[in-house]
Amino acid sequence: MSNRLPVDRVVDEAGNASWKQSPGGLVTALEPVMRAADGAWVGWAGQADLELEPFDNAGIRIVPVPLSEADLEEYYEGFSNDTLWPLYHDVIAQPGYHRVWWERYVQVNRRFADATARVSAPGATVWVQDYQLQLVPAMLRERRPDLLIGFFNHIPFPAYGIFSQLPWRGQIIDGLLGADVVGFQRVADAGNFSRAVRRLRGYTTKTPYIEVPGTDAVPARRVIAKAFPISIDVAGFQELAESPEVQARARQIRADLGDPETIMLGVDRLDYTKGIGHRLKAFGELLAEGRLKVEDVTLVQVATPSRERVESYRQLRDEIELTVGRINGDYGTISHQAISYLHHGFPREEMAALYLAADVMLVTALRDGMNLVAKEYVAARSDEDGVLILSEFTGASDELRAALLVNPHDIDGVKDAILRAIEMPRQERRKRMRSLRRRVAENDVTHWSDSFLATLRNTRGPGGWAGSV
Ligand code: ADQ
Repeated sequence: MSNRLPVDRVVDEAGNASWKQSPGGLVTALEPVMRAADGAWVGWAGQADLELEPFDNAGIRIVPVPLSEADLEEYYEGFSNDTLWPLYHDVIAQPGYHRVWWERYVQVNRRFADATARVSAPGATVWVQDYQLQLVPAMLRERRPDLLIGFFNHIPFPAYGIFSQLPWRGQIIDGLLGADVVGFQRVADAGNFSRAVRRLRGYTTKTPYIEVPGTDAVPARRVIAKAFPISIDVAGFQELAESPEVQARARQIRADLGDPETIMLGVDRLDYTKGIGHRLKAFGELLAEGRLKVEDVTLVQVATPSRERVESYRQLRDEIELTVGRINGDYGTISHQAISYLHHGFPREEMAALYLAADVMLVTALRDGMNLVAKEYVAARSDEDGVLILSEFTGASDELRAALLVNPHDIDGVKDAILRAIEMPRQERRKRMRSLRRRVAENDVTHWSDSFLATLRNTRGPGGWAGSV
């Protein structure tokens, strides 16, 4: 179950609607599991006020949950993206606390729980994805105590001092504790959650267990809260990057940019958590100080359109585009642009070609659950070249220790890392990239989903209902 279904509705010129599977890693990892288990995916189809009957797509039962325009405003753009998102990312932006948003969040979570309760076989395994649906585990358990319930949070879980701002903090904790396994990206996130449980509910915790006491009506339970760092389809991405078409396209990109000595790349959803402004500031200062020359270095910044109906995102776009315009105006020449800025989505092939063309990859997020872009860059580089500059505030930095780790708030530190990356000898680049590639190869997205589901299954002991997964 996820807020958004893994399929997009496409309507052709004649008005005929069909469905196209979205290319995300989550779908790739879960598709074989879902097929083998006769699985259903419950979620929203991506269009407001669309009432659809369940249907089959590529061997998976699709169960659409309708959302109205008001649901989208209050549950999705409001509570999910303007309350929980900034709060869980260490209040980089000010979260809005509005009771009507909260009430709508409860209502929509109930709708998801009802839809899932209806389609789940006796003893089925249900895996709930992400922060939009944190109340679902408890709602589902109440309706269907026979189910085995897992929850995975794709974004960080904040320290208690921050989480405690939330007026509905207790309800969120109770909602999540309805799951048998609550998964997080980092060990620190799981720790923050357990601490919040102790502080708010006083339950006993002993990593990774949380003891939830029983009542007259329901027995005591043991919940597991643990880190399961997500990854990508490593082999698939590597294969794509090794294809002759993608390799040729990478060479073409370099030529089109005027064959500069160094190409730096940033790829992010246009989100205030990604630290795009910090990165631009560092690059702009290096140009201003003459430590970098526009003839030698180009920064390609892909800023993927995101949440454009939320005001803080509109403002961010204006700020970033103003900064890009200033830097290009101040330092560009007729033949050399400092920053090549792209505000649109690309096919996976083009992303792979960009990674191959980039000498230096810049990931400077201020807070990020994992950051899959960092892992994709590494997976693409079978040539064992390229330097990854990685923020220590990403989940990926727990695994990718051989990157040049930076604190993105420390602009001088980021500038030094950029210069170090540009000047790094080939031997050191190869050594670091090899080490990064070993780590990424160890944990691909199938390993992630297998280990989560195995942990979930084991909570029932051998021969339990979940043996059918
Ligand atoms: P995101 O915040 O979206 O994910 P990230 O993990 O980097 O961040 O994933 C972005 C994905 O979108 C990557 O696969 C990337 O290739 C793709 N993408 C980005 N820009 C694109 C473009 N212009 N065209 C095509 N594809 C593009 C959230 C959390 C992360 C966590 C993931 C997964 O915020 O911390 O890693 O979920 O759990």
